[in-house]
Amino acid sequence: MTVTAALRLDPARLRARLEGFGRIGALPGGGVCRLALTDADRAGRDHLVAEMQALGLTVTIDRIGNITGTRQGREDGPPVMIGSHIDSVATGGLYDGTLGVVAGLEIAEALNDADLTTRRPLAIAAFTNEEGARFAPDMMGSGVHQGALDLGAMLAVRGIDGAVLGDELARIGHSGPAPCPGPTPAAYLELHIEQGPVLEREGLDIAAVTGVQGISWTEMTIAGQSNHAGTTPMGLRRDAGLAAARITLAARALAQTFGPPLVATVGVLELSPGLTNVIPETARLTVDLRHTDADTLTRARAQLLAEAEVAAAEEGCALSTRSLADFPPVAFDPALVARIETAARARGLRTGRMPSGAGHDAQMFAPNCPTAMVFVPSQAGLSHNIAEHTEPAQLAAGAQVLADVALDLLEGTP
Ligand code: HGY
Ligand code: MN
Ligand code: MN
Repeated sequence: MTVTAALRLDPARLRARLEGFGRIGALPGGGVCRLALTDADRAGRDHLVAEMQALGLTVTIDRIGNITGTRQGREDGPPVMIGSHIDSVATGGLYDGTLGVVAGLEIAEALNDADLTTRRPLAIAAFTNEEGARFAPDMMGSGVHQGALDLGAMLAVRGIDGAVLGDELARIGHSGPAPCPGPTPAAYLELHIEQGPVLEREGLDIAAVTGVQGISWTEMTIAGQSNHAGTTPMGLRRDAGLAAARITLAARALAQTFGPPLVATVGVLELSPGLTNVIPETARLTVDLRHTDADTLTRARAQLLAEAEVAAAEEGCALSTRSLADFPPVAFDPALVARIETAARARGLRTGRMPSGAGHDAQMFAPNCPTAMVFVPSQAGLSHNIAEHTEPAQLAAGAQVLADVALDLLEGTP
């Protein structure tokens, strides 16, 4: 039988799968910690492979550990891909990334239930290290899959805990044989929570996402001089901690000067030796800058680096910097964005359009094939927080819109 009518999903099954992943790497107070390539991530990966196999999908794992489950179509050729990630930050929620992968599994199972064979194959993908929390940069697996990042360079990345990515991939048994870059799909779709306050504030159920803003991560290392906190006059100090604090304030001031949508975050700030009575000898900090316009992002980063040089010099410290991530803004396929909007409205859902503040695997596919995303609301705009929450009905609505658009593409409706 070929696909004729809309696909009926099972919201209870979707929720059960999400809860199943939520038990892997579960944190005592709620949420999950499945940092890329840790044992918790391995457990999530093994669970996903088993789920895919139970659905009759053909599972492949590539050289950077991306997992793809493929459901054959009536014809061969490039699949429609539904993807996201199952790794998390250290204080992750139940839905960031996992929702997109689980929604793909639900669509595959609904097709099985209906005994429907689509014209094109359906591929469901979970990309390695989307978060970039342990190993920078983020969107690593999808970046290697689509040729935006070099496999060898990424396998050699050393994480915040000193581990080498390629060694960890082998250790957990997820260094696969499939070549990288991987094949570009006919189209790429991703369902994700918004991770921000817009949908909830606007009273919307769905966003057809128009693109992803540019992302710049810089690591700054400041070398001063450790000295006695009691005996060293303020004018003789080379205080790496003070230089780091000045740079942190400069990042905030930069965002205020440039105004929205520029955002600036110092997420890592480590002082050494980190003792009460010792003036910090070294400081390591990271600055995450984002903007929807590439030139503005470049100007903001240049201005921050210049101000960091001045701050370090005035504190008698040496500054070294390293780029950890540098991704330009991307725009999604306008026709696909419109199809998401139409599909959501046809379901009676309050629908809008917005760019994504967060990075996503979809941004690696956007230059190479028709790509778009579906957002569902995040309660209180919270994410990268164990209290991350989206109502079950909203999760189900997002999955249904994803299914409706995917079905059109799977049948190759022009
Ligand atoms: O950094 C991001 O925006 C994503 O969570 N990796
Ligand atoms: Mn995510
Ligand atoms: Mn995330």
